[in-house]
Amino acid sequence: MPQIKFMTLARHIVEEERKYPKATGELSNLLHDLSLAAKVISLEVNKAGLADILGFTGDNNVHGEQVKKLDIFANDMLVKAMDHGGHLCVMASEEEEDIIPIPEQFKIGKYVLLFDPLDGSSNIDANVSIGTIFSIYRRVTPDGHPRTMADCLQPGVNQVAAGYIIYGSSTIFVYTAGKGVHAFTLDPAFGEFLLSHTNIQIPKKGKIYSINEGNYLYWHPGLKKYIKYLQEEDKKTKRPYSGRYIGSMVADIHRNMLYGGIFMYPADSRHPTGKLRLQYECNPMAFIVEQAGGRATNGKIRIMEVQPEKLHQRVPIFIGSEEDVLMVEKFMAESEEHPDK
Ligand code: AFP
Repeated sequence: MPQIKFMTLARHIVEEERKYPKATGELSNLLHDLSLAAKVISLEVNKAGLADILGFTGDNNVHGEQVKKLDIFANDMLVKAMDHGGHLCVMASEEEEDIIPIPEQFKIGKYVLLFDPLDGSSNIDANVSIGTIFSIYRRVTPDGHPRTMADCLQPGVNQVAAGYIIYGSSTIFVYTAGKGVHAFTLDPAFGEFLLSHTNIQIPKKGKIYSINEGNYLYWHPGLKKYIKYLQEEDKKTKRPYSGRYIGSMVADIHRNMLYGGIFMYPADSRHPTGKLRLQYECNPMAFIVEQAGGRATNGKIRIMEVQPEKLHQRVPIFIGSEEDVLMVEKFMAESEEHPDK
């Protein structure tokens, strides 16, 4: 009988922490609290088809988009699970306009938590995979001060940990603390996240491209050429690629992490800064993909080097297998130099 080795997320976090003799355990506690919130959100997401929870609340989020009840539930759950641990000095959520202070009665810690509670939520009614994305920074303001915007406006290179939880055919918690990317699948019977993918490495080159082609008309000429290039036949470079677009960033990137490929949400003539948010979606995903050996840029520079200027900043993103991202950058740079090409 094959020997089965169980490694829970909780144990993995502690074992990783032991590798750093100076670690205080605070980051481990944060990750642990996040995993508890993820379990509760997962349960609620799985019930979505049954309960009255489906449908709009009638409210709009800070971006003017219609919010569904599950977004609110996931947001409230994360805030409640994370505000009293004594490890955070401030939080910010894609669903809330302003930064989220730690209530006065709780200890102020040294970490900052940014999150998108339920990304892809416009897909909930269709039972499509959705996800929670998070990003953890060390505060840059002096200890003891309750909250400041400056702590939330750090570039992605300052992240100490990041992760996502995908609620799909199973629930998977994927995280990096700067030493590789590990994934844990929730066993619904035990209620535990069990190690399922160690040190994920994204293939250097993939065969999948993910982009909303409905926006083709508005793209940069170099991007149009790149997509046409991917669709041409050439055995040597393994083209044509397959197009796969779920419209749920966590699901699209998770698939590409395992199979290889590129995910793009570019700027276009209608949306000059793209759609996705730098702090809640792009930075954490960029950290994870880079840790898996991939690449993430805005077409010119590393996503994690973009200096955020405001909380809900958007940024174009090209992310995935290194060679594929380099190729789209090349196409766009060449078209910029020769606009008539
Ligand atoms: P929602 O959270 O509103 O469903 O948006 C999802 C998302 O932020 C990201 O997960 C998708 O990749 C992207 O938007 C899809 O956007 P388009 O519908 O414009 O392709």
